[in-house]
Amino acid sequence: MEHDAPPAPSHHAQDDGAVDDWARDDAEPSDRHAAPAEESPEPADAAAAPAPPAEGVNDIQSSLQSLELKTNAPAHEDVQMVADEEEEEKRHINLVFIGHVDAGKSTAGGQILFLSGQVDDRTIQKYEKEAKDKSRESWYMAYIMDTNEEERLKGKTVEVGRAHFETENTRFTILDAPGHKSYVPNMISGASQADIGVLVISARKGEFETGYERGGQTREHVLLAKTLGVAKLVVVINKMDEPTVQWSKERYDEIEGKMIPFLRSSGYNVKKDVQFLPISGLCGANMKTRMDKSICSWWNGPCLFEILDKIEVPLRDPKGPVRLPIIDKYKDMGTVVMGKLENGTIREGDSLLVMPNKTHVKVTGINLDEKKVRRAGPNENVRVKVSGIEEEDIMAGFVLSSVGKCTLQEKLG
Ligand SMILES: Nc1nc2c(ncn2[C@@H]2O[C@H](COP(=O)(O)OP(=O)(O)OP(=O)(O)O)[C@@H](O)[C@H]2O)c(=O)[nH]1
Ligand SMILES: [Mg+2]
Repeated sequence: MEHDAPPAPSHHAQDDGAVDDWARDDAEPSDRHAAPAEESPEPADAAAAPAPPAEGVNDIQSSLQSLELKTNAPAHEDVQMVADEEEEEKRHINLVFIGHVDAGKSTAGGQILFLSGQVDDRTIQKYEKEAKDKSRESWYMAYIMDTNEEERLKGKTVEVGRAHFETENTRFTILDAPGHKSYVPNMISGASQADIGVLVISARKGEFETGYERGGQTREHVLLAKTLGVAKLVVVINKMDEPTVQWSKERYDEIEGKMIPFLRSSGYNVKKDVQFLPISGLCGANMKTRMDKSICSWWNGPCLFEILDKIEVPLRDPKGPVRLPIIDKYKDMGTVVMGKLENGTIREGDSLLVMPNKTHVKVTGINLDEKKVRRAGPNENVRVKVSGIEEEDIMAGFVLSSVGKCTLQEKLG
């Protein structure tokens, strides 16, 4: 595989070139959900899989209620104190990579990190060797996102991988969801934190068809994403380099033609909220730079980075009331709650309310990933340390919110 000029090694990279500690936030041990019994993409143990998509959004919504949402627990503390700058820097967007098993989500995510200069050539060479030793030659790019041994051995993402990159105007957090149907609960936890979905579809002969069939994760993930509030989708038709595809416009049009009515029936406004483009995640084509015409002459549209940089996200009000739906909590010299800040700004020292139990709490610390900050604004994935409540008195689904102004009657008691 060829890459453009090799990017500078990341300041995070260790001397031996290993990136495990930085490219993806550390995951919890993978005992959360049973691993598939075997390597087959369709394991016999399908009992854990939710209802097939044909049963519709309502069924998925009700099955969601029975699923516990979890996220990766924090691994690092107090690495950096960031200055409290009131003027807004780059906007931040959470991107979730979704799609059928083996569509190329982790490969595309890994390639994005490579192209944005966060993984050095030496690390790639190391992964190439490791993948070869595991007889998984073509998986080396996915190894950037798939960091645990089980994932690398089986070539399947289990935990939602997290990584960060930036374009000109935007800071992105990538949430690399697993495609395998045994891990749908993990996919849900990733999608519930994101505003934008990158739906990865394999154009390879037979692969699009399997993913799109009833019971395939392409359909299921789209329905879940819509239900979970993923407002927009970038649909990447991937593996265009593959020998059965060879950048065929016919194949691209066929897939786009089949996906449009389905996306529409799933509730997406295709004109406003969906953008399609062809890519090769493995070769890095049409990702950071526009398509090389000698590879594909018919695509005149933008590349992936351009689309992502310009994508509009639903407006959130940094000055509005605080709304932080809690997706997880833990004890760490106090009570820490985690979630995506949907609205408002949280500052150290703020007095807030945990709903619905109406407990008054005080913010004693705020973390954005491993960075300690003094305030966090809308769309950030935050961990907020609060005093005034015990961890056992909080459940996933509770909301951290501003204290509303009380009425005169309430004031008078
Ligand atoms: N030819 C070609 N192969 C690709 C491309 N992208 C991914 N692949 C291959 O597809 C296989 C699966 O890739 P992954 O990135 O692990 O797929 P995934 O969607 O993350 O899979 P899960 O996490 O298990 O759902 C690997 O062998 C990749 O090398 C591509 O653009 N071109
Ligand atoms: Mg993967």
